[in-house]
Amino acid sequence: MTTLSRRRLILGASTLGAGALAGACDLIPGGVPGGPGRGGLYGLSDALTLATQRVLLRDQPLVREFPIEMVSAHFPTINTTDPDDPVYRSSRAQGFSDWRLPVTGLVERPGSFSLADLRGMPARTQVTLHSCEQGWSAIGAWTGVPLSHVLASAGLKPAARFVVIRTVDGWWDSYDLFDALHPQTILAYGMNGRDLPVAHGAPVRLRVERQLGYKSLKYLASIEAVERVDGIGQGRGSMVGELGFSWYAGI
Ligand SMILES: Nc1nc2c(c(=O)[nH]1)N[C@H]1C(S)=C(S)[C@@H](COP(=O)(O)O)O[C@H]1N2
Ligand SMILES: [Mo]
Repeated sequence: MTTLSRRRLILGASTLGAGALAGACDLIPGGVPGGPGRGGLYGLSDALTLATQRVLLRDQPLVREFPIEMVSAHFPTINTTDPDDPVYRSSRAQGFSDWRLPVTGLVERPGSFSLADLRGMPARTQVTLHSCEQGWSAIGAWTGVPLSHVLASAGLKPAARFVVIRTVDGWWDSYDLFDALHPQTILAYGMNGRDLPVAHGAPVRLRVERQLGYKSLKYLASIEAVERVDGIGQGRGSMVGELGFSWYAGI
């Protein structure tokens, strides 16, 4: 590569960077149009992190997947490990045979899926690294149906921009379509070749591999497609967002 073309490349890259940052500034304070509101410096850094990640990840959209031999012998469990919700307990006692996952909101065909329905859909297994904000990481093999497939079955309406997911233990979070439709975003019912254990979120948990562990919700209760999340709860886009964590937890 000649010096000239290299300089051009660098110039080109910095122009792209500046464009992305200017784009991010346009999004402040919302970060993402219709997305969670977060003012001040934290809002700025959220928006910059999101915009930078989107630029950096554009050519490498998949997270690393490991050989199965690298699965961690011990995968910690954290926070809720045994929900005390009575409906959950009774469903668990029946092997989750009566469990259903409603998919509602901005979809053409609102309805609900049983565990058998999800197991009957195209499956994917991925061996990935889970990183928890509390300072530990572990590799697990997750099997499930891509969320994109479930959303396509329900038929996302054109106005849908985010997916809100709620759980039996009161957690909730939201995801833009970039992450909701990502090929490695799955509704996992299997872990390390067996049914997903209760401590890890049975019967079905989310795996959002490009964000920190807290975005991978356990004990899924419902899925809702929406146009905006800034009007839900305190407008922070997630339960943990209301506790001060970033809505976008890209790693
Ligand atoms: N419903 C629900 N989802 C959750 C949590 C939780 O307590 N409840 N904890 C989160 C956090 S902080 C992490 S690191 C992972 C932990 O998953 P594990 O218990 O399978 O390791 O689940 C995430 N999803
Ligand atoms: Mo975590």
